[in-house]
Amino acid sequence: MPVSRRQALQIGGVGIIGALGLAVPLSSVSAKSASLLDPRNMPRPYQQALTIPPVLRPKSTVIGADGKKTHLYHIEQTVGMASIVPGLKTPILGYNGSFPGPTIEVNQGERIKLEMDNVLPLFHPQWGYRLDTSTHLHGSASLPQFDGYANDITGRGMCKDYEYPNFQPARTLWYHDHAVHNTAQSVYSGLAGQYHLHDEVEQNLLPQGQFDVPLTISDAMFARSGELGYNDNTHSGLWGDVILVNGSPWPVMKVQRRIYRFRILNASISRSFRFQLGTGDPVTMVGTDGGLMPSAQQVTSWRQAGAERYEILIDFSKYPAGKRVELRNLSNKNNVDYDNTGRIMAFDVTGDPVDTSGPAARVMPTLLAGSTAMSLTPSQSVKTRQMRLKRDNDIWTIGGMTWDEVIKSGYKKVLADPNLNDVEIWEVENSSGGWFHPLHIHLVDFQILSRNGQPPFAFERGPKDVVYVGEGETVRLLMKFEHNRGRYMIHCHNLPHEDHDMMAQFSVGYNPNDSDPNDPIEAAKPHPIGQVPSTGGETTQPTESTGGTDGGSAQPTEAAAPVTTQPAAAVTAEPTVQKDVVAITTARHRLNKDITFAGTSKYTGTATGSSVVLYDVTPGRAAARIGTATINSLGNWSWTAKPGPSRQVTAVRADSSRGGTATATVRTS
Ligand SMILES: [Cu+2]
Repeated sequence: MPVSRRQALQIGGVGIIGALGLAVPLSSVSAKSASLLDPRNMPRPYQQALTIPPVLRPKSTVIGADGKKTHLYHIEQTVGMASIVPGLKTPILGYNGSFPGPTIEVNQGERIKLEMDNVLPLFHPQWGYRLDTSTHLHGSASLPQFDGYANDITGRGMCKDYEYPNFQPARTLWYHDHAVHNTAQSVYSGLAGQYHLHDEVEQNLLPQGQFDVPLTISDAMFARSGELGYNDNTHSGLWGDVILVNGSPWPVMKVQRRIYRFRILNASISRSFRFQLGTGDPVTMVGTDGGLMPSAQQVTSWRQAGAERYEILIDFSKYPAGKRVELRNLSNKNNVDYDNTGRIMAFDVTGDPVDTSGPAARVMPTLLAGSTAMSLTPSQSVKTRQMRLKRDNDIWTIGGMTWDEVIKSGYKKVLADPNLNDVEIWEVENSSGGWFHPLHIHLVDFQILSRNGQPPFAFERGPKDVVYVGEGETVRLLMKFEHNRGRYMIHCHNLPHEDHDMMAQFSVGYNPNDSDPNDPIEAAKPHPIGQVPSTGGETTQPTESTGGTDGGSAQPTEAAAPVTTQPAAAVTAEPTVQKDVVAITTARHRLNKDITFAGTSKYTGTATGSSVVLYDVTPGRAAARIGTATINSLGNWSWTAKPGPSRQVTAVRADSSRGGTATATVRTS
C-alpha cells in the first residue's frame, strides 16, 4: 500500500540527522513497498538486459542559404504499452509511444525543426486530466516560443513546430512535457527522452557510439494490474519502489574491458539519488548539465536530483572478466526508500574482444573544455538577487511567487528582469529541513559559486542549469543572460512542487510596455496536424496566395518567420506533409533466437494499400528485403520470425504501401 512520507517516517523510524555542514545528508526514510503488485509480478533486480532507446532519424534535411543544415523531425505523443512488470503490461504515454522516447543526436551548428503531434487521448486514461502538452528541450537556449512554456499548450489533434538552434557547446539535454499543473503526471507517465548535442571538442575527447551510453533513471510504483500507480503525498513527492533505467527495472549491461561514457539523467519526478559503484571505486566525472567541465573530477559518490545530468567515465579494464560491478544508490535525506531502491543497475564485465577505437578507450582525459558559465567571475556581476524556496499555506513558492500569480497577471509578473548580456548572482535559500528542491533556471547555464559559503562539490564544478538546493542550504549562482530576449520559466524540478505551484518567470532584455515578438504563447501557435503551420500573423500565408495544392509543389513552410531573431533557414524544396507517417516502435534482433519489428502507420487520407515492407539496412551492406507486415485497422503492424536472419541486423527500414517510411536502430539483446 502506498505510504505517505509521514507514514513512512513512522514505519521506518529513521530519525532526521541534523545539520551536516558540507557532508551529504545521510538520513533517508525506509518503508516496505509502494507497489500493490502480486509478489510474483514484482520486478526483481538484475533480471533484464539494459535497452538503449532508438536514435530518431530526421524526416528530411535541407541546406539553408547560409549553408547550414536544418533537420526536420517528427514525433507523435501517443499511448504505448510497456513491458516492465513480469507477466503484465503497463500503459504509458510516450514520444512515438515509447518510454524513454527516442534519442535525438545532433551536431553543433545544425538546426532542428521538430513537428510534435499530440495524438494522445483527450483525457489521461487513469488520472482523468486533460492531456494538453507543452514540450521543453531542457538545456537548450531556445527562443521563448519554442521553450515549452507551461501555458503554451498543444491540444489533442494539434501539432506544434519547435525550433532548436543547437549553437551551444556539446551537452546532454532532454526533452520532456512541461504542461501547466500536469507536468509531474505526464512526465511520470513516460513523456521524456534524451537529446545529445555533439561538437568537435567532445568528439575528440570522449567515447562515442556504442561506448557513449544514455542512462535515463527514474522510479515508479505499480497498481496490481501492472498500471502505473501515483501518490505524490499531498504534492510533497512521489517515491516509487521500482528503479527503472531506460524503462527497464534494475537492468544489466554487458561491457568490454575498456572505458565507457555514461550520460546519466535523473528523470524521476521527485526522487534524488546518491550514486556509488558497488566496488567503492571512483568514477571520472567529465560533464554536467551544460556540457564538459573544465577538468575531470574523480568522485566516489555524487548526489543527483531530478533533471540533473552528469556524464561519467568508468574504466572496466581494471576488473577481470566475469566481474559484476553494481551502480548503487546510497540515497539522500527526505527520500523514501524501499527494499531495492538502493540498487540501480549492474555492469557485467565480459572477456569479449575489446574495441579500442575512438577517443578515451584506454586513457582517461583530464583537461576538458572551458565554457562561458565557468569563465565568469563574480566581479562581472551587476546585480545580486535573493530568493527563498518555501512552503506557504500548502503552496510551494519561489521568491514569494507562484505560477498562479503569473497567470493572473496576464503572464506579465516577473521575478527578475536582467538586461541582455547582464551577469548576475542569484542567491537561493532553502531554510527548511523537510525537503530539498532541484532548482532549474531556463535559458542560462550557470556556475555554482558556493553552497553555505563553502566551495561546490567536486562533481558540480561544471556548467549547470539545475542546482540541488538541499535542506538548510543556500547556494550562490553566477550566470550571464545571453542569447535571447524574452520571458523564461524558473521552477523546482521536484515536479509535484512545480505543479503546485513553485514556478515563476524572469524576462531578459524586455520592457513590459513593449510588445514581445517572442511571446511564449502567441509567437508560434500550434496548428491542426497535417496542415501547414501559421507563421505568426504578420506575413501572408504563401500557400493561400499561390492557391497551393497538397501535391508536390514547393511550399515554403519555414518562410522566414518574423518572430525569430536567428536567421531562419531558407528552404528551397521542402517536401509537403506526408500523408502516411510510419513509426517503428519495436525493433529487436536476437541473433539465432528471434527478430521482431512493430510500429504504426498513421494515414491522413483514404488508405488503399495496407502493408509495410521491412528492409535490413545495416550499414556496410546492401539493403535487403526481410519481410512484410499487414497494417491493421488501428494503424498498427508487427512482424516476427524465429530465428530470423543469420547475420545481425542493426538497422531496419519500414516502407508502407501508403507512402510513408521510417528507419530505426535495432536492439540486439
Ligand atoms: Cu521543490
